[in-house]
Amino acid sequence: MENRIIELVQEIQSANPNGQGELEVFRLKYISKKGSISELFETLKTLPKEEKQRFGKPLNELKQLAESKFTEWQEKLESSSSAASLDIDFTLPPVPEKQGNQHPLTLTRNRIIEIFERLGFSVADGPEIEDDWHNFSALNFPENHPAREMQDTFFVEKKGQDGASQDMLLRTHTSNVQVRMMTNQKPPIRAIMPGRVYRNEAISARAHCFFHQVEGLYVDRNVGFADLKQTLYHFAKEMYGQDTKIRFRPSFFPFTEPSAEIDISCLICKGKGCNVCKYSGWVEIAGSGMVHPNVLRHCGIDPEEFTGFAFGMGIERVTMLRYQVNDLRLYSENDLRFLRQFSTVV
Ligand code: 2U9
Repeated sequence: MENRIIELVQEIQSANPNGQGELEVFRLKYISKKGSISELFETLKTLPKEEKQRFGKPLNELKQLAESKFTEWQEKLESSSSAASLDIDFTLPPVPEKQGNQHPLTLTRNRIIEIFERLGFSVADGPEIEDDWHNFSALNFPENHPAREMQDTFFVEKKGQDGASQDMLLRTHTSNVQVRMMTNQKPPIRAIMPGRVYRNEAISARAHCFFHQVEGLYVDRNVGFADLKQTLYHFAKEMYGQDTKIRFRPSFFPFTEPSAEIDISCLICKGKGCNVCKYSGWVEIAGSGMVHPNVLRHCGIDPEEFTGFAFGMGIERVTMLRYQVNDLRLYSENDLRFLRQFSTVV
């Protein structure tokens, strides 16, 4: 009995329970009804009278030691957990969940749509996998035009149910939508066509194998170049600010005649010259022209009765100018550190 009491005193004095779980193990082992100390009290009952008198006092002291140690540790644990809880302010509102935001290209596309819708243009859509006629032939591309080469256009093979294959391609512009519109409905036609287009290009900061365009078409009686100029003049001022200057440079496209490229005064240097405008003071934003009579004819519209203007611009290019982002790859990599920067921009 004596040795067992000494052993337990040493054990209890050296015990150092860490946390509520270990403290409960301590209680069960020493203090509970089935613990070591209760066991010793049971044994004490069976001992002769003189031994009972000899071991009664040290056994009671052992019990007090275990209970006071238990109370001390329990108080320590309670005070440390309530101190930790003081760090939390339960009156604070919950941290809001992260909300998704629109892609910068979507923000720009929607702004372009808004501007043209207010001028009476509707929004049209069409297939991204197209046949040669809707993408090239109807648009007056000659048979030997370089855009029809494998290195400029992605070609795909379509197998019909009869096993016969047909050459298809990924559209290189959204002009296929205009062709489909003009073949399916009579003028007046006034619509814009936003969408993804594909070119067989190596990916770099300045080029990509897919990008987004908005093209526009207005076909009616007596539509002239002055209508084209005024429409794009209005667009540039709405999109880039009322102080923006605009100029038309003669150009060439197979599907328009005459054709013009459109520049705006550089937004960064206000026309003084900087590395964005390559020190010219002007930045190209779109191509345009009067729809070629051959194109109208291919789509079943009489060019003697109807005329039209068309234009096209890259959404990435408009977005780059709008937000001063100079690497095209950022728009398709889905890096949230880039995308989250546009959450507050409308
Ligand atoms: C039809 C008739 C005419 C659409 C046009 C452009 C000029 C043009 C480029 C701008 C930069 C493409 O995104 S880009 O690489 N587009 O310069 N597009 S006129 O003319 C059409 C379209 C359809 C039936």
